[in-house]
Amino acid sequence: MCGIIAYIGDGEAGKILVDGLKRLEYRGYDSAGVAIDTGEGITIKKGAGRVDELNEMLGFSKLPGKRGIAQTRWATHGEPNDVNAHPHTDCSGRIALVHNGIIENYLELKEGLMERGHTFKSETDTEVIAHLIEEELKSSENFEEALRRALLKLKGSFALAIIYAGERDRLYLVRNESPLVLGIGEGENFAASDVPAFLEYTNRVVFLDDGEYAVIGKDFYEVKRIEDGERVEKEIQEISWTLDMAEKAGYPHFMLKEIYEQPQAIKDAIYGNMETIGEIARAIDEYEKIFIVAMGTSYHAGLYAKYLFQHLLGKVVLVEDASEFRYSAEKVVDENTLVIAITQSGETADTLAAIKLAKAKGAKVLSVVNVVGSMATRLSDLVIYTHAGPEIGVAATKTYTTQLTVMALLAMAIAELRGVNISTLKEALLRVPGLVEEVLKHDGAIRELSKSLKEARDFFYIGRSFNVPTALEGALKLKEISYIHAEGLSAGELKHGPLALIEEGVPVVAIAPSGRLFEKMVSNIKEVSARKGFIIALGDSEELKKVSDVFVEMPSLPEELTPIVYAVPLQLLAYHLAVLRGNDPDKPRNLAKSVTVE
Ligand code: HGA
Repeated sequence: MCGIIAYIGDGEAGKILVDGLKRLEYRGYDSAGVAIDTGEGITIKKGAGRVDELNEMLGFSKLPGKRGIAQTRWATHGEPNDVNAHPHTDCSGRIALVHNGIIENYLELKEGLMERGHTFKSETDTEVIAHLIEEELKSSENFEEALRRALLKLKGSFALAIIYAGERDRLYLVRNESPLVLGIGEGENFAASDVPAFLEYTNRVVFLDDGEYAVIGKDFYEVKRIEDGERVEKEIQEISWTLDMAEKAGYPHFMLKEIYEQPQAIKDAIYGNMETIGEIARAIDEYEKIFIVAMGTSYHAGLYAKYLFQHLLGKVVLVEDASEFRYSAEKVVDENTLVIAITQSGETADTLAAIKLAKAKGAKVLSVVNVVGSMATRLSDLVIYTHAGPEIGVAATKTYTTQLTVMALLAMAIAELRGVNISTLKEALLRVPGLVEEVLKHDGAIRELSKSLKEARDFFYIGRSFNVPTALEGALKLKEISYIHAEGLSAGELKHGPLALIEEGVPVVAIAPSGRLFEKMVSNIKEVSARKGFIIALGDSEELKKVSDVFVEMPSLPEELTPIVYAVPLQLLAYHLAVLRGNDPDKPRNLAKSVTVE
């Protein structure tokens, strides 16, 4: 997704913006650009490609100036090329802006503006905003009024950073359904799509809400409502994440670093919620109609929660892609419904839309989110934070296992309220961080195993019950970063079709911990072996070892909690296969970390 960074102060804007752009790279992008006030008007440099290459070629960081805006673009309207890269300007070149989001009515606006004589350079929806402000400026008293009037005409999602040649002491920032946060420094101020972009300079932040804009100068900031221009009082929050936490800390990739951070992240997820989870459990226990909405990896965490809620609590839970729920749930959601929204970033466009629908229908919304202060948390009645810390690798790892952890914690807290004895599970959950530590010791063996599998064309992942989501997540990880086709499925489903694809040597990863369905898994494994499939089995029993080609020994723990620990070797397998195949696991092609557009 696009990443925005803006700066005003005494520092060298070019250098600060380029550093910020680099820290935003993890969001996924195809082009980048900067607009800097050089004292001789606004200079724009932009192009398709990576930030480092563009900086080298175009000299972003060498531009003199104390205020500027910059963006990494992930195209939605108009192909990724130099012209469509942001910033975009009006006809005069005095207004430049960068944008994250989609302007839904841009075609209509563009036609009107062209009739009034505006000439467009790009195919983007974004450029329309610059011309619209230019047009409004003709009949407004000042730039701010023109901006507000233009914003009122926009439909869609837009986080914007805007620089105007006519006002040299300020920048404008706007937030509506796309993320933007202010960084408050000493004699300098920042704005960005995400905190790590300016964390090197300040950890004091102001989160903008939808429908708000801000005016920032080197020594001031003001937040106002788009609707009426009224001032909004905002608290400064201090972020405890250090920059170090957001950097690789010696690992070759963020993804590997984040895989290794899981013991700590899971501990934080448990202890960071221990005190408050009972209260949340009480607030939602009465609900019998429960939807879990999420996308991608978060969806798999939702599926795990469904198995747990059904097994431990006898609650019926429906899990849906938020992108489907938002267009299909209108008639089934009411004030007796609980909607649990799971989103790492708290900014996933489809999940936010699902939350908004749920709220409009009077449902209670509980969000499970990693990013503090993100939009989902502000729209919801209740929030559980996963406390995973910043995740830079596009493929979710620690944010997944912490999602599983908090969902287990929640189900257990509800069970406890009902007087169910969960002491064994509770004790086991506290052991999980240590068990993950143990499993990480398989890293070397998994890397070796990957060497023999790197030419595979297809992979299958099978599991049952709590580990159907584990199978789905294992397959998703592999697809995302190694680009090998993979399918995750319930083991029982094999015979209903996918078994036809098993032939000699096709890798089948079987997630088979001891438990109620272990024997059933062994039967499924034998069905695969009979077709000469190559069985990689994860489990804790001798019997499993005998029926597998490769056995990954896992620690014993109650089957309800196995998904948290069993996810880890699957992440390592995907990681090593990606690296062996020459891919960058941190930046998979075509994908973005937080999907802030529909
Ligand atoms: N619509 C704009 C911005 C795209 C975006 O926000 N992507 O995440 C464009 O296509 O340039």
